[in-house]
Amino acid sequence: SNDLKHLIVEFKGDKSNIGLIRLNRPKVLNALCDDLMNEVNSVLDRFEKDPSVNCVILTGSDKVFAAGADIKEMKNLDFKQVYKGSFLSHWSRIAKFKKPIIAAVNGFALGGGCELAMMCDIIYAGSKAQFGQPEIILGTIPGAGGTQRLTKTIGKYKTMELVLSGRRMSAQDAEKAGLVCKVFPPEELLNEAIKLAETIASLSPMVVQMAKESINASLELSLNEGLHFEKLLFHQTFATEDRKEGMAAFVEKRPPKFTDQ
Ligand code: CO8
Repeated sequence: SNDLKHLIVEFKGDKSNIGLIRLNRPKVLNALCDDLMNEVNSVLDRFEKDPSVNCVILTGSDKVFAAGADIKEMKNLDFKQVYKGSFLSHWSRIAKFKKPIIAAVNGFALGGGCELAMMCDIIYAGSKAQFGQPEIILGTIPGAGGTQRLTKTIGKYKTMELVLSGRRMSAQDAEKAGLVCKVFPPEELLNEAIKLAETIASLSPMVVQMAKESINASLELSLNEGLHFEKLLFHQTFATEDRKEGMAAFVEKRPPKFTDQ
């Protein structure tokens, strides 16, 4: 990965099957410039095709996950440029990633940084993490899910407070609100994320993807449509070798060996 300017990519876990993406623009608190997001997308493309990667972690530094879109890059753009160029439309790549992806957030996750974390499947946070959508202070509004994913996650009223005031929310409050799954001491965060990733990575990659797809569908579908979609996928697990293996292993009291990709 020598071609990456703004990211550090590593493989973690006992089986090296966890892909770790570390946002790395320390001088600007990991501000998410266009190049950085292009790099994230190209690494995700690679990870999606790589059968040795079963789970991904997205993280920043100890001080900051990401302080948002790069304000210096946006400052001089006008409406025509952002509209015709579909400004930042490629950000949503991460939300379409098929494999499980965990955000490990230490420090600030602001604006696009908070939105990026919300495009992941699970958010673990360090106890000093802070979440916020401060776009309003810059005279704009969230543009990558801050008024949508956040509302669906923590509800209208907490979202209104954050988005209309630009105030930040602590890791502890974010956990109470249901945005953050668990809070850890900052120095333990990455290891805890790796442990969770290893558990997920030890299961059937194909069935894990089906579970992820079904949960995500619940955000788009009515309850009846969602239950129908879930049932179809549940039935489809019976077409996999891994479903046979998982149940056989349980009955035979041995660990399963999953092989479907
Ligand atoms: N963009 C560019 N540079 C930044 C950013 C940023 N978002 N955040 C920090 N920096 C730079 C600072 O300019 C500074 O650079 P320099 O040393 O050259 O002056 C350096 O990082 C260090 O920052 P501070 O001195 O401000 O550090 P502090 O520790 O004092 O403060 C904060 C940290 C509170 C995080 C502060 O930097 C801050 O408020 N940053 C801006 C946060 C923000 O407003 N984020 C929202 C950006 S807008 C956005 O994300 C819209 C997303 C739309 C996505 C649409 C997709 C389709």
